[in-house]
Amino acid sequence: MSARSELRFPDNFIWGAATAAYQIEGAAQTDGRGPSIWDTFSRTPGKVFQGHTGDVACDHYHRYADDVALMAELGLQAYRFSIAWPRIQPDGTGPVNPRGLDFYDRLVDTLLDRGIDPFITLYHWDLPQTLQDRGGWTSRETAEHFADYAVAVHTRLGDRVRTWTTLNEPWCSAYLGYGNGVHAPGEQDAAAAFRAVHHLLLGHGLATRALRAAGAEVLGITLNLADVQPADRESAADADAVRLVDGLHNRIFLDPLTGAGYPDDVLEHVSRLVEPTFIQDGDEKIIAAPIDLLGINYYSPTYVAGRPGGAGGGGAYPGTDGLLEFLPPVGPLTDMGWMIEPAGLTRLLERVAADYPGLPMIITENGAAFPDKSGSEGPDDTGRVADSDRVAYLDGHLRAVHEAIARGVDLRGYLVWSLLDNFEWAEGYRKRFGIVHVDYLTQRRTPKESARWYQEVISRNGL
Ligand code: GBH
Repeated sequence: MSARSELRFPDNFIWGAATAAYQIEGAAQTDGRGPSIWDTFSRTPGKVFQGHTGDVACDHYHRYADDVALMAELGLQAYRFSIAWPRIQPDGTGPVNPRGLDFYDRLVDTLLDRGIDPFITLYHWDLPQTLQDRGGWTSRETAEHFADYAVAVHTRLGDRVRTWTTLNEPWCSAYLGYGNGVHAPGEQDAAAAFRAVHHLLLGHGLATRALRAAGAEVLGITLNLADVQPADRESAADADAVRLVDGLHNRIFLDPLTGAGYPDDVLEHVSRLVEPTFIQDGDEKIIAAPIDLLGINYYSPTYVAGRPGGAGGGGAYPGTDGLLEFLPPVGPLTDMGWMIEPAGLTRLLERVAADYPGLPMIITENGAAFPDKSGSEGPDDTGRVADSDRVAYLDGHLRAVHEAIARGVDLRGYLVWSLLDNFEWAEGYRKRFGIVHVDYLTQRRTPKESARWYQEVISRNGL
């Protein structure tokens, strides 16, 4: 490819990869780790594909040094990982477990030795089970405990870690965890889902405030924002449906986080399902604690149609059954059955930049599950793991990111989901998102073709 046809990214653009504790670490009972809601959920029959659990996962807890060496080989500049709260406080409160912190201490030092910037996510869904027994995120106390936990981690790692993210995708924690029950803890209760939304946001605000006071440099949150599109651009009913889904998915988080408080139309919808007495005076001010960076996870667009009085299901969005319907995905799909539409990422980034100006963004997750062509058993005879569909997905989405930057969006970097094949929540190990193949029998890692392609992208800072 000639230099002229290259698509170059800004000079300081950050290239990296992401993972999450429960999805890769394993060592579920090692060094004093307490049980989390995902340990419980994955042991509940019928919840996770074939009863898979995170007990062993990628055994990253013991193999982190090799994994960091692999990251360095690929040229990653940043690595986003999450801390398992139950390793730090086995019961979710009280004195810290030093052996749990030791692991992340070693991981951070190994990353820094290799020149890789550690991006910490404090909560990627593995709530200590003891806190769930006391109501989990439906309980206000959990938000307060979360802030204490955040400070405990910062006290140990804050001298070396610059970038701190409070929550990963509170939408999933609330709506999938407490609303439709597809994720842990598996509750199915609309009121609980909205209580959880609020207490997650409150926990974010309390933790952000405390971490700021403790001197944390870069603070943020990661949201799985939705690019919500109408089935028919001419339809007023579809426009209403878009507004409702956008409210329950995006604005319910972005507005309070950026100081505007909960949107009126969203509060009105929530109030039809539960009286929001859990929102107390002063909470919105706490939630609006200033952040430096908004993490965005994007996989697929959302197309919705208005069906007033219809029988259609509103999916994971509490209180929307009979009001709207999601269109079945069309076109090329990933192994998750998700539509592939890079333009949705450009639209989403431009929209956030327009409606919430002055907030630097980073893609904290983007990627795709595909079955490896050479078979999930591992590399073919030539040692290769062919995944041209993943290369095409990543290439398309990086072009979409580049386009958003060209249109003026302040986007600081891109972290691919995921470094490794891993425990894909309710799908267990059958869905593979990694740019590195993991053979779960031998724990052997093999960089896929997408990893080699990404290495090249990073080294050229462009496509
Ligand atoms: C992320 O969640 C997680 O942060 C990460 O841990 C996970 O492994 C990764 O993505 C891949 O799943 O249900 O058909 O309506 C993303 C979760 C994906 C939830 C898209 C909402 C909507 C598609 N989101 N999903 S559908």
